[in-house]
Amino acid sequence: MADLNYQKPNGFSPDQQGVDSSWMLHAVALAKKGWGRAAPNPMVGAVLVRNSQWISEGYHNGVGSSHAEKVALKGLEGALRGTTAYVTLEPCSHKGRTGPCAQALVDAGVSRVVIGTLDPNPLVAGKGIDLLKNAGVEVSLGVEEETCLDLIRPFAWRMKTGRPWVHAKWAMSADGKIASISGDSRWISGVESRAWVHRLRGGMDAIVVGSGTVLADDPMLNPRPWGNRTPVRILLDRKGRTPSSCNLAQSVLEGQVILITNPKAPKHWKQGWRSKGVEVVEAEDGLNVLVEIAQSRGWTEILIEGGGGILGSAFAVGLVNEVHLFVAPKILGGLAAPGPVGDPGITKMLYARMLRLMEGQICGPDIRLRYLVEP
Ligand code: AOF
Ligand code: ZN
Repeated sequence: MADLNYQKPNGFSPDQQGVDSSWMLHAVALAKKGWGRAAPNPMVGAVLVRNSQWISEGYHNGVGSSHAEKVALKGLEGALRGTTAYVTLEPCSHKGRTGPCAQALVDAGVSRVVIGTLDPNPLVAGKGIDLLKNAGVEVSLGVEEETCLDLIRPFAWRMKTGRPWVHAKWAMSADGKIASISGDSRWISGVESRAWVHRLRGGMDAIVVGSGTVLADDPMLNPRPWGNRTPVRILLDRKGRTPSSCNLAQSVLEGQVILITNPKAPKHWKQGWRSKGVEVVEAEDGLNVLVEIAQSRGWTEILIEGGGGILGSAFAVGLVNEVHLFVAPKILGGLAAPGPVGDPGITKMLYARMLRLMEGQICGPDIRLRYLVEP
């Protein structure tokens, strides 16, 4: 099994680590071009470098298309002695759909492979590194590891748990309100923040909201402009409150809509939704069936956009992995004005769900914060 520490290359110079880091960060930028396309595979980037010169590069663009290394190697096979390959993810060792990348790097004559992080896929998980080392290729593992891990978090989570990675998103005023006391919520955040959310939507397998959000905002929930992926739009409505005249039910031709409801909800109401072409799923536990649907359809990433009821339940059952928060420079006031998360049953500070801040960015007049939810 490969060890996780950064291994200094032969002839290590103090500058080498910095050089490795900068090429790796370039590979990370390449990997991100696969955002919304690579899943359910991970985003991966690769760069080939010889004598400090860029030779070629590649990234993974989705299931069935070449892996990043293969894209970079194309046409250069056999001509790469003395070349270093920078790869954000351990090159694969399994046959898969496209043949092992680790072997392709060896066959191409690459001398050194610098790797961001191990592949959590049990088919690979260290075997790619072993293959390279056994063939006499020098391997350095763990360069810009946190950044490379961040690229594959949803994939790694699905590999480890079999469950989808769940994002939650909300926008609130500086005093923590998602609407005024009269329920007005358009708009809290500015255009830049809303554009950012649309890009996020364009990489999701599904977008989920509760009935309160549809009744208040009547959203379409599609990415505008369209992204690399068309998310399935899901409404959770236990009691049958949302009319089938809403925008979601009226727009099935633009993308699939699923209604998850309780078996006890009125029959004629469910029929109204079915008649619009919406898939209606009946279950006692809506969030649980949401996860089952994601698993059976091979989804990796889901975005819950609210409202407070669903987010409260999702935090209560530990479903949320990542939070995208937009804070607008506004005070709405009103002790009865709603906040973003309903009651997850936390009675003491000791039991607060802990978040880890990953990014903070000024986004037009707002601040965008990205957190991981601590397990
Ligand atoms: C790499 N480079 O660019 C990617 C890798 O079904 P396949 O054959 O496409 O294999 C998918 C698996 O390969 C995926 O689960 C992950 O373990 C690895 N992804 N590996 O060497 C790449 N995308
Ligand atoms: Zn591969």
